Amino acid sequence: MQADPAVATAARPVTSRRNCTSWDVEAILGLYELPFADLLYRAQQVHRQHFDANTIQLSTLLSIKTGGCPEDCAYCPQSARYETGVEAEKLLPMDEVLEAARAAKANGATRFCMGAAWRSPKPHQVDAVAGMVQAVKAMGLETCVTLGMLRDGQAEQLREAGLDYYNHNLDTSPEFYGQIITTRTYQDRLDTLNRVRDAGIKVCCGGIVGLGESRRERAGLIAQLANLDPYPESVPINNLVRVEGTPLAVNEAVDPFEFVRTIAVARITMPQAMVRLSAGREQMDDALQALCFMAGANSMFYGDRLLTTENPQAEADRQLLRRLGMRADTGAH
Ligand code: SAM
Ligand code: DTB
Ligand code: SF4
Repeated sequence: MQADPAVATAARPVTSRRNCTSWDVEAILGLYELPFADLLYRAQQVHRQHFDANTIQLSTLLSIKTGGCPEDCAYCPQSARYETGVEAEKLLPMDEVLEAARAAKANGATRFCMGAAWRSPKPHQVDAVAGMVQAVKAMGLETCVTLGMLRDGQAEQLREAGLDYYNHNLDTSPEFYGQIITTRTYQDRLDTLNRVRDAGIKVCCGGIVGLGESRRERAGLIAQLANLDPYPESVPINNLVRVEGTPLAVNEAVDPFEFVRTIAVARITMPQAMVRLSAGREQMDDALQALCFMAGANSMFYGDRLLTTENPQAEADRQLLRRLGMRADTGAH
């Protein structure tokens, strides 16, 4: 068989280790630099080896504790340091959470993700969220929470409540990170991810494109994610939502093809992960979203809101999938 030139010219991973392959930043940059069509072809080959390329998993988000966050993440409308119009609220009561979860399930979501604007949850807050996890799980939904940094024993407590996934993003490369967040370190994030992994919870970890990072720094993020051992089961790739009042509101939008490339590179380096086309879809047209699916995205946030910003209407998403001959994962496997 003749060598595929796209494959031949792309740098290859360098070493092997437990269950996964180690990627260096140069190898990942090599993928980014492929001609667009060659990169997508390669991503599709990997995608189709592991997944039905026409099925999309749907996750619905709910902000269970909004705003007033002490952290300084420069992209985030929920940081108390920026005037974004997002008011600090208390933890939602259980009945409101369950109502939203019921609606998500009725709409066709298979995973319900609850987000809290905390630096790190206090013990009583973990108790309350554990109760929510248990009740949402009992409705037949997969559960995911994102609560900030976890301390000893908290991941285990959530696992016992039935938590399937914990979302904690690395956001960007270690080199660029300090320009975006100063109130917690990259190592703090890795420590939380280790606690989640050790507790037997599946890891949902990704990042954001459009923070002002270079392509090398984007590759640096993907290298960090792909080299987690094992790599995350779920990899959200967010396109920065530029919210007025945040320091990054003035950023230039990233070239849409660069965003698609990032999805493709995530797919190739993390072949069996669910790669989620995450924040930023409201600012994308249908053709761009279709390209993201062709690049190997097989999950998205579904429902009219993300945490504090808009997401496409659920009906528009159902129509988009229909027009593309794609279907939502029903979770029945
Ligand atoms: N406070 C917790 C934390 O930071 O881990 C959980 C919630 S936080 C809002 C979850 C993730 O949302 C962040 O790590 C970031 O990747 C993403 N995010 C926040 N604001 C965003 C924005 N404006 N555009 C894109 N993604 C954003
Ligand atoms: C993730 O990677 N993206 C989601 C989820 N994990 C928690 C959050 C996106 C937030 C976008 C801005 C907002 O709506 O506040
Ligand atoms: Fe707080 Fe999370 Fe927003 Fe950072 S991303 S300001 S930790 S809610």
